Amino acid sequence: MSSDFAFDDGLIQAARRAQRVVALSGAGISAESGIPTFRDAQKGLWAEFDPMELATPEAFERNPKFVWDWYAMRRQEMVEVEPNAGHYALANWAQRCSDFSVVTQNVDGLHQRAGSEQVIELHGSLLQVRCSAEEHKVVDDWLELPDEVPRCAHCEAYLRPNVVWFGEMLPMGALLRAEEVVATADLVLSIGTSSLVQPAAQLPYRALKAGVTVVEINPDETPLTADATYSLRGPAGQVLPALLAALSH
Ligand code: BJW
Repeated sequence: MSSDFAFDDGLIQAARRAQRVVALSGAGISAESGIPTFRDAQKGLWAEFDPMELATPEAFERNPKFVWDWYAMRRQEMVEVEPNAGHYALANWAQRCSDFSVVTQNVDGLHQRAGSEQVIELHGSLLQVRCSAEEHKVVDDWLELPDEVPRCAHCEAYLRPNVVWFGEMLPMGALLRAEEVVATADLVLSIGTSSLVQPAAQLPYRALKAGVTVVEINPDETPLTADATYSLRGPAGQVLPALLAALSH
């Protein structure tokens, strides 16, 4: 396969040797599937609303129906799209190592749909909802109502998407596992994230501190760029398949 990308020899050697690989992913990896990144302007009806302001418990308290509908629209959008070449490249990369984990900030389930098996979801899943009063009561089935937010059958509190909003704690088990896999990896890829949202943004630094090679893949520079061992400029759906192909030559 010919490639528009020229990869550093040191990177290729390190990636060929790597047996414990972790891919840290953000919204950018799903951009080529047609899901807008978080900091992109939202489309249509929602264009005037800032997603950073809707992804908060305060927004849900102020106007639960509005926030519920925004997530319902995004849930619909997600089931209509497909994983892209970047998601598939990561699922295929796993075949060449003894241990491959995806640690994702995304809530869209596209890594799992592409075939990745070990996926740690740091910010929850948009495909699930839960009771807003009982954190661990995840509900598989709910009835959409035209004028109201559906309620928990057990306690009558509103249901809400099972995602992590600003100011909320991440699922502790997921965060601890993520910290462990990055610190014991021999290669960490940071893909399609603005590297701004904590605590996910700390994970590459934990890897660097442990002496792990960190490769950033993003069309734009981020706060991680200057510190990453290698920084590759380009869309994940092109860079990842090209990098994986280069490992096999
Ligand atoms: C491409 C591409 C292509 C485009 N290929 N790339 C320490 C210091 C300061 C603040 C804090 C701190 N610790 C905690 C905070 C507060 C806060 C925080 O980080 N704020 C920052 C904004 C400063 N963090 C939290 O509140 C977290 N909770 C927490 O820490 O609890 C403990 C605590 C609580 C209170 C106080 C202190 C401690 C929770 C964070 C939850 C984030 N939730 C969201 C919503 C999820 C549900 C939903 O989807 O609606 O998660 S917000 C949003 O941002 C979403 C994303 O997962 C997350 C990250 O965004 P991401 O993935 O980086 O996307 P973008 O859009 O920002 O960037 C896309 C990138 O892709 C860009 O770089 C493009 O260039 C690139 N790209 N096309 C590759 N084709």
